[in-house]
Amino acid sequence: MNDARGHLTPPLVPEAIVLGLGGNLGDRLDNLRQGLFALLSHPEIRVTGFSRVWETEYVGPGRQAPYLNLVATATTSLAPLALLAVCQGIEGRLGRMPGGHLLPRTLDIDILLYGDRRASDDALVLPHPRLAERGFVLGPLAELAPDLRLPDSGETAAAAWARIQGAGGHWLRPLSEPLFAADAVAAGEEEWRAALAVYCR
Ligand code: PH2
Ligand code: MG
Ligand code: MG
Repeated sequence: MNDARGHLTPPLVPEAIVLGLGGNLGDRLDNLRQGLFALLSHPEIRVTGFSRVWETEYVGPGRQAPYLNLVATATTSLAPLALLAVCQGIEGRLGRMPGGHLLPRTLDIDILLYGDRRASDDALVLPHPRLAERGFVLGPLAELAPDLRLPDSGETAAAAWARIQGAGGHWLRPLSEPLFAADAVAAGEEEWRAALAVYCR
């Protein structure tokens, strides 16, 4: 389903997706909780897993405060652009100003992969163009889905993470504080949502 309008058409069966969440403004951990809770609560998104939270050095021009990042896997019956609109809606509810791509933000939710679909226009580029270069994506992704093959290179997430770790780039480390009570982590969507609901309204 890689036709030119591939980002407009909904999948025939729910499609596997990978999302990257991150923020460096306000209560960063709580913003991740609220964002994940919103995804877990969406009727057309099924969250299948998520990484630990990593604290990561800002990557980009100038200087900014460190981010907290995590990566989530899910399936969805939403078309890519509809999913993007949902992600942007969640960002907006968490106080993110529209635009400001390189400004500090409360929460950014990026579609990293949408099955094997490709799209490139102003609204959405799939796969995410810098996926294979960013430690703040590859560290969490390698622990969540080490065998996942990255598009184009075919490299696994684990191999890509090992490759960039050796390259002496930006610092990052798993956060010691958990997203929520650790005993819910091995559970499923219902339990995750219930555990996160304690923090979210
Ligand atoms: N996102 C950016 C720019 N820089 N740096 C880190 N560490 N984490 C991010 O999520 C991030 C970034 C643009 O979205
Ligand atoms: Mg981003
Ligand atoms: Mg974004």
